[in-house]
Amino acid sequence: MRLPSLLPSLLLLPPPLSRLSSRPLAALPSARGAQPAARPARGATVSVRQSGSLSRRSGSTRHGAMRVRLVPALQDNFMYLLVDERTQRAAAVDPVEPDKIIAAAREEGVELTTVLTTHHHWDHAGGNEKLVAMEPGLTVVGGDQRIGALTSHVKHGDELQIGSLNVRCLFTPCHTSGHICYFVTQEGSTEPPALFTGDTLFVGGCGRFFEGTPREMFAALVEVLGALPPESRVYCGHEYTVNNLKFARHVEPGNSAVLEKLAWATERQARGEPTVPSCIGDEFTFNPFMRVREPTVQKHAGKSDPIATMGAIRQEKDSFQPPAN
Ligand SMILES: N[C@@H](CCC(=O)N[C@@H](CS)C(=O)NCC(=O)O)C(=O)O
Ligand SMILES: [Zn+2]
Repeated sequence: MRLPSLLPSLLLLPPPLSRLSSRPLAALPSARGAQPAARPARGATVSVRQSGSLSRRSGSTRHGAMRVRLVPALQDNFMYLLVDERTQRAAAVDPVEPDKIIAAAREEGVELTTVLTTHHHWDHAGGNEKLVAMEPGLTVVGGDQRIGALTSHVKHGDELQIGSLNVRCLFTPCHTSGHICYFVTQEGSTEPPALFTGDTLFVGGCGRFFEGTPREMFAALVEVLGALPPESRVYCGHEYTVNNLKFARHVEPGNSAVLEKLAWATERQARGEPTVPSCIGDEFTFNPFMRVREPTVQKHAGKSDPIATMGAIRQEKDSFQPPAN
């Protein structure tokens, strides 16, 4: 999605995260010297099925009683069906193509109760009105008045239920000023949580700063999302992984986690398979925007602090032309 908006952000940083974060930053695998672990997210059961074109398959990942079905949309967007297997209730994340989401819900035999919208851009929120017309009574959640059919305007830390699943709303302004990520857990489960990151965090990259600042993206990626359990599975809004990792390689040519993840993602892409989910702990090993505290990334940017580094590498990525290989 290309947008010309260069609006300056007037937003404040998210509130303190005492209610959200369970572990101190130092405990994360981002700590300097952490060993890279570029692999598909550990422990996930992934099944793949083809939907539409060869290059855009859908897949399903199980986390205990939680199941995430990926439904490809448009050119490179991901919609998701988040299913609570205990109650067979489900939420649709960014259902830009309502027909496909309804077909997926029917196939799964689940009752769609909720729409979780990450941000107002048409390729994420543009299906809301049609979906609500097709399935009246849906709760439409989001953090921005510009989101179509919105019924529940949420803010940082708000919680809601999809059956027995708990969804916590995380305010991550920058790509847009009302962007929300959704963090999903199951009571009493040891399975990894799921995190829907829209256009804030991609596998190996982040969204453009259309309505925000480098400080806000640092807060979003490192302080908010980066404080979640490292095993949290990352379900993002677009399949940009290969190009993102080519940029990551340009920033850190000596980072073996980047090279391994790029080789893996290139193979997945060639087979038409998605590169989600990733996980938060792995992102700290290969995503340059999560690694702005690392000396290697700061040196590449010619900066000595993380926020200036964030601004510099985002600006460089805005015009980066990924090489063919
Ligand atoms: N650079 C994008 C072009 C489309 C684009 O600008 N997408 C927006 C999301 S709607 C974005 O934030 N992309 C992240 C990026 O360019 O790094 C791509 O990799 O295909
Ligand atoms: Zn967007």
